[in-house]
Amino acid sequence: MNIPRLSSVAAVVLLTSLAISAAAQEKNPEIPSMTAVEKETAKKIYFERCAGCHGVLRKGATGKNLEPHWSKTDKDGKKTEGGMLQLGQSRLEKIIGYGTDGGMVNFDDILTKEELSLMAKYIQNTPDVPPEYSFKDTMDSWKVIVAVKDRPTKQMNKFNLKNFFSVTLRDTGEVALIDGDTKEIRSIVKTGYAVHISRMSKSGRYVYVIGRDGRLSLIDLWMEKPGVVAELKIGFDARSVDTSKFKGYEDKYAIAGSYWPPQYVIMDGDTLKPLKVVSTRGMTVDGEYHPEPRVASIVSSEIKPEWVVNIKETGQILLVDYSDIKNLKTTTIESAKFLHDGGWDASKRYFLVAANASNKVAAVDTKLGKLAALIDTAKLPHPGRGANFVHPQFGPVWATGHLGADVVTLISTPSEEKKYAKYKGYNWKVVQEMKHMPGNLFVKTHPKSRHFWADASQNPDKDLAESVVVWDLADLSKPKKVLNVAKDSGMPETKAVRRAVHPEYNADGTEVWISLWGGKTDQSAIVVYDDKTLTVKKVITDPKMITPTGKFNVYNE
Ligand code: DHE
Repeated sequence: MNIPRLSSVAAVVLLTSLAISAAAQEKNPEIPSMTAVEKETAKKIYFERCAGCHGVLRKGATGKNLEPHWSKTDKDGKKTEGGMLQLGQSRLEKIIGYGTDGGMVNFDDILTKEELSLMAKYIQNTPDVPPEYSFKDTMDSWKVIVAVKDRPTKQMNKFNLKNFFSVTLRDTGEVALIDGDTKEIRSIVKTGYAVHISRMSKSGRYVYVIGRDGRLSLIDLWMEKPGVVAELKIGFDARSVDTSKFKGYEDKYAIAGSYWPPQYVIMDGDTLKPLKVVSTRGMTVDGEYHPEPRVASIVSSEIKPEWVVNIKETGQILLVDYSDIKNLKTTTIESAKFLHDGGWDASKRYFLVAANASNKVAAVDTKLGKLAALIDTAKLPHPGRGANFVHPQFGPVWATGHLGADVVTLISTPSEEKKYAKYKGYNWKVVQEMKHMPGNLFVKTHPKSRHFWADASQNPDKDLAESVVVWDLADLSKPKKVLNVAKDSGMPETKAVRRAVHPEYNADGTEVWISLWGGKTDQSAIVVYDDKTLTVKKVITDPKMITPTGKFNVYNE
């Protein structure tokens, strides 16, 4: 799928510090030679656009293995060989340029012909191994900008902090804090590069924002003008963060997971002072050692002092008990490889996470500390947080969209409520696949809404990528409406795609906010729909609204 479109200072620093390990290989006449400058350029493009799906070491995850040569033996002892050298320069240029039916997106609208050729050469060369990042490195990066004692003791602004949005401005390394009531941008805050998610503190006062470059920023919403009060660089490449949310530990600790190096950091919740770094290197569920098992989604349980930490390449789900950080206890739950994003069921007892390239969803029972189910789904499930609602025929369900299939999958989830006992026989089964279109990234509904929303941001068709689909929860047999968000915005048409991405409800479930995500030089916007009438209520746009993607409503978070 699509990955960062931007250069960043952090990426350059990381990439120039990478060890060049391919010198010996270049003597092999099969391997295309590259000058040092070409190699540096290709490394930077690889980190920004390819590593998220294929891994820094190119061993594959959501995307395929991109090593020059690989071999694998399946459980029946059958050996398969492959690799980039086998595919060769011209086939690789085509794949990178035009994408594949297997889910690889096209880059011909992002990379020049020369860059496509460079990347095809680069992946036929041996991958470089980036540096490690120690506890000391983490500690050296720690900054407290406003000490706890100097922070306000009460809310100093008049914003409705129960309906506030933290919006990723992906290509500028910022988040926009937008008032959900007035729709005004209250503050634009400098953060790490291409922020991935914003997570709220249990108190509702702080927002934790993690950049792809591993920079974690703590934003205090009580300040007259909300801003960053502490910062920590947890690694070189990161996607996830949360705080401790169990009773008695509310926001005492924070945790952030890193893609490179593969590890997670536990820190103080209000200062970000690092306390512990834990490596995630180890064995996959198939029993093979993996050198780069990246930390994907992390969520905090509210029924135990535990975080659910999903390790992508190994397929191991860790329940990390934070009640004694010095003597850390972890339950390791085997599921399936390529764990990615996920969300809670309605009861918040089960966490459902996509094992995306395995075409499965794993459900963890956080009460019993066990795998509850491993469910086969259509290709490449991509739930975001997923969505819970009560299906007219099958009772409580959790929904996920798919990057690689034209359906939304509904999985029946258990409930202790008596009125749902009759649906027990369906639990953990796929009860319906609603016809959608491929390239879906996020699905949403709200307990007070009668609608279900899904985007199709990664669809190769411009019109579809700029649209969202809405279903009536009372009749899921067909979509109720397809809304072309770009057209509905009333903004001038552009040649380049402005992807309609990440529907997010406001606090009371009456509005749905959708990002219209254009290129860095296009005018982007957030289009706010009335959830009842499905008409546009407001288009939030501003010259500073550059590449908005994820939007995190403090209440729904
Ligand atoms: Fe995401 C969630 C990883 C590309 C927008 N994304 C997540 C999570 C992970 C992840 C592990 C779950 C975090 C959690 O819950 O703790 N995303 C990755 C990638 O590895 C990938 C495929 C490639 C990359 O290089 O990053 C990737 N993601 C994207 C994008 O291109 C998106 C569309 C735009 C952007 O801003 O980068 C994007 N990802 C999001 C959003 C969420 C997310 C908005 C949170 C969804 C939610 O509703 O909670």
